[in-house]
Amino acid sequence: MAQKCEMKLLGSCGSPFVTRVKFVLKLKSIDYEYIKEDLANKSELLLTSNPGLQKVPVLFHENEPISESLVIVEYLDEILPNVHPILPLNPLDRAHNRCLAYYIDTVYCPWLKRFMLARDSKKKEEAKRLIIGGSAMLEEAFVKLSKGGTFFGGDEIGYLDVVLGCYLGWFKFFRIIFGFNVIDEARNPRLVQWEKSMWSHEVIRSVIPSDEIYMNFFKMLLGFLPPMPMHVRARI
Ligand SMILES: N[C@@H](CCC(=O)N[C@@H](CS)C(=O)NCC(=O)O)C(=O)O
Repeated sequence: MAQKCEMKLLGSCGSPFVTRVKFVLKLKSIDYEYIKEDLANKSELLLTSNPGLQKVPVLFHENEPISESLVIVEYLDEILPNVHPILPLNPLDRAHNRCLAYYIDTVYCPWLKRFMLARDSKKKEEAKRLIIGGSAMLEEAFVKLSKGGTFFGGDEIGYLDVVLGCYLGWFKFFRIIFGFNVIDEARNPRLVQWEKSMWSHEVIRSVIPSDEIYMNFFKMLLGFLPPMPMHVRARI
């Protein structure tokens, strides 16, 4: 049954950080109103609710704004700890989860962006090499943190599942557009299983934006950049 909370989410299509928050709202069965933000023409609501960073997502709980996706995820977990708990209970496990989430957002994710926007093949190969190394490290972390379970959170979707899972649509997009497996059967067999389990989870599948949304987002990025190589253009 949906939880009765006064929640609004300010977001934009294709943003992994917004997707992450949507995962948790849905896993916890929280009703909310979605407000679409135009990042090319930022609204008064965004500028006043998140004046320092001016980024989505912003969650409003009883009209109080909260920004930064990881902060929002933890906040939701704190106010509704008994409905689909997200963070592990053990403090050491929590610390490991938070540390890896920090790595994913500040190191690994920027490599994905670097790969996507790299124009010459040398820069692309360099970004690819970094991503492959990062995915190998995430595979090791998965083996350790999942404790034999299907997800990073064990038998249930947990913190790192929503943190990394919000990039699943982008991983798929990379396969289609660039022919590049960010996580790969030969190199990352456990993460490939994890990816399949995530896609077959009803909540996760229902929240990940469509291929079309990723394509439009990518085209918007391209609009600001010099032309892409022909073999990539042909797939767009
Ligand atoms: N660390 C932030 C990142 C949020 C973020 O980068 N949001 C992007 C959309 S994907 C944004 O609002 N960008 C607008 C801008 O940079 O001006 C979080 O986790 O919430």
